[in-house]
Amino acid sequence: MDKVSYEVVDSIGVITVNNPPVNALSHAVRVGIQDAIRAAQDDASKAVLIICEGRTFIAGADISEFGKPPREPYFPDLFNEIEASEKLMIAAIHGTALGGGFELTLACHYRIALESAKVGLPEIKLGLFPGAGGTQRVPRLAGVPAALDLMGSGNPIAVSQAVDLGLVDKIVSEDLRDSAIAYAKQLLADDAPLRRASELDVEPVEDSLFDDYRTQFSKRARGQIAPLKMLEAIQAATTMSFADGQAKERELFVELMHGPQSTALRHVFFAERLAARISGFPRDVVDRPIESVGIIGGGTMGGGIAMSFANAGFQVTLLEIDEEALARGLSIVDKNYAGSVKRGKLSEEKAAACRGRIDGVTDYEELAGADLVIEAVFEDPELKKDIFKRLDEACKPGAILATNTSYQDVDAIAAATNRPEDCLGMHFFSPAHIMKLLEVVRGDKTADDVLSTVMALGKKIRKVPVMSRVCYGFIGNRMLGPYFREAQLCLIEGGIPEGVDAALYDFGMAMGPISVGDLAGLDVGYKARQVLAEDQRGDPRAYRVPDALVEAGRLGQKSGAGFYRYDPETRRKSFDPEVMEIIEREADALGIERLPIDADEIVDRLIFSLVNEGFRVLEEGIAQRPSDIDVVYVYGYGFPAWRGGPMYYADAVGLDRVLERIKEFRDRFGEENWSPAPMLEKLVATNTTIAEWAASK
Ligand code: 3H9
Repeated sequence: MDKVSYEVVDSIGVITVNNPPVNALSHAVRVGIQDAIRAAQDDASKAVLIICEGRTFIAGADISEFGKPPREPYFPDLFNEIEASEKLMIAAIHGTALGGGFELTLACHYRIALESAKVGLPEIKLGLFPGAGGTQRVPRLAGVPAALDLMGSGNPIAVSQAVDLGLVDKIVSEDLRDSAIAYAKQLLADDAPLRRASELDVEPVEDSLFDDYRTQFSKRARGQIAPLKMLEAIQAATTMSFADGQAKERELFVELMHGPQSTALRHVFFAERLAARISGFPRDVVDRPIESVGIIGGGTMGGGIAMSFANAGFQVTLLEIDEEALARGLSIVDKNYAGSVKRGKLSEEKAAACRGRIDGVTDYEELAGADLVIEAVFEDPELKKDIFKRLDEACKPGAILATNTSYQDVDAIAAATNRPEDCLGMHFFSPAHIMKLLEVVRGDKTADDVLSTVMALGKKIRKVPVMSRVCYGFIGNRMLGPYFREAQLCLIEGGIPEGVDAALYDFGMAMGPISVGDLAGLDVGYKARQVLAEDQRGDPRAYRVPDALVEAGRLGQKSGAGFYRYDPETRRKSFDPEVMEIIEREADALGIERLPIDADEIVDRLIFSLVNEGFRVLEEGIAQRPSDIDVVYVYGYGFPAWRGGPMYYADAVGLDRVLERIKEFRDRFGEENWSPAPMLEKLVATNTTIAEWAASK
């Protein structure tokens, strides 16, 4: 079937776009729309409707065409042609009209939408801004502040809000096609004018408004250039003619599209979707139905997991060892919901409905009917095995049993049951009701339908699921080991906490590694090391300082002091000279001569140690593909999305340069921490990028 069809229904020309799955405005669709508009100018139609088949109105330009040579008709020209039509042009919106799709509707003279529809300009999330007239038409229709908000956040809005802003004209509750045809006829009967947004004036604003937004964007989207370019394009709408403003928009848009940040963000967009797929998986797997979920453990993690499921409409049973622990767990859930309401994330009604789906119990028998049970107790492998034994006895046949362990051997935990095929890992990240990443850990014996069910379930609870095989720490935490090691080594060899943190923060990480340690609690690693013999604890230079801090009662944020001191009221951190004394004392004891380390070296040591481990994770088949590692780091560890994730970043730097630096560090710091991963050496020897290697598989 053609991607665009055209017919005249009752004197209304109807252009229908049918380009599944999301009706992206590919070249073929643009050609089809242009042909139809041209045909409509000379036929019996009196007005023209643009509507879409399938689940949504046009969700934007076809992102996979970006970076390739542009092909006519170009977006702005096509949309200007729509606007210039001498016949009324009407867009009929359902699903999500996004990006270029929404811009197309703004070039139409009128817009009608289903009440369930949403509209938005999400380009900023791809390191772009609306490049098809959006930066010029939205300020004219809705004003400059609304344009800056809509394009600056990238979040879609409900059509009711779009009506208030003057971006949509009419809302209907059903039968969009018939309603839109009736609306077109009504407009004709009313002799409605050809409303061309480009002919409107922009309501003037103070220049200081742009300064305020510039400051806001620089903070909120640290390191990103697209918001500032978007602001420049919108500002052009206030000082230039529509045509000149559009030319400015085009120039800035093309610059961004070919730039490294947008290329990286587009990589992340497709990587996220690819991560949900299991390579070589049989197509005929039927997922198990999941309606009710049991959670063992009402701590911060268990409570957050319970909320994730309840928010997505699942019935949740939270189990704790006794009534007291249960009450404590449920009160944390209550507090979190209250927080969501306070921050405007959930309405009071919605929060109450979600909370109403969570029940608390203390008896395993109560989990007999659960379709899925997730164990979320603390990291004690024996306790986890014990819980799995009890679940094996209590749960119905076919129930999926998952462990939320961050490190432990999922196969060993599954072996505690008589049904290892029903077991796997579901590794959530804290706070679990907010963080997007879900590592789905496939055990040796995990059944295909169990894995498939949980990957799909991850999406249902609005997480980004990525599959990992079993190893200590799975993809994310395993790679974090060398990263934290280097952070500690940089510190004891000459750095200060602020310096190490600032280097990584300025690189774009959400938080510096030293602050992350304080947030997680320094006692966690300390306790884990205490049970090991001294020669099993690794390089003392990498743990002596945090151990000394714990021994001095400094456990991190929770005790008001760790590597930093924390204000008890505001939690604001500050430098603490006592920590420098501890660092210097430990360095002396280990015979280290402290010398300054520059930020570039700190970044290279931390990020390349991460990348080097990433190659090993790939070689061992722990991650399916390099882009999965990128998704794990962007969604779970605060790696800047505009750098595309660690493996993408390594390609961007150049693998030969990465290898050269790793070898330099090996020569300076020794083989033990810095032996290059064989896969990295092989790719450099064959002059192959990671992207080429992944594409060849
Ligand atoms: C733009 O418009 C620029 C203009 O201003 C100017 C131009 C000059 N292109 O997310 P899903 C694929 S920039 C190509 O799983 P959902 C996606 O890869 C664009 N492909 O579904 C996936 O493929 P696969 C501005 C696209 O229901 C499949 O569709 N627009 C595009 O969870 C299903 O996707 C955006 O940024 C695309 N534009 O969510 C919107 N969109 O099955 C981006 C999707 O092979 N898209 N695909 O893995 C979205 O936000 C979501 O896809 C949407 C549906 C909400 C629409």
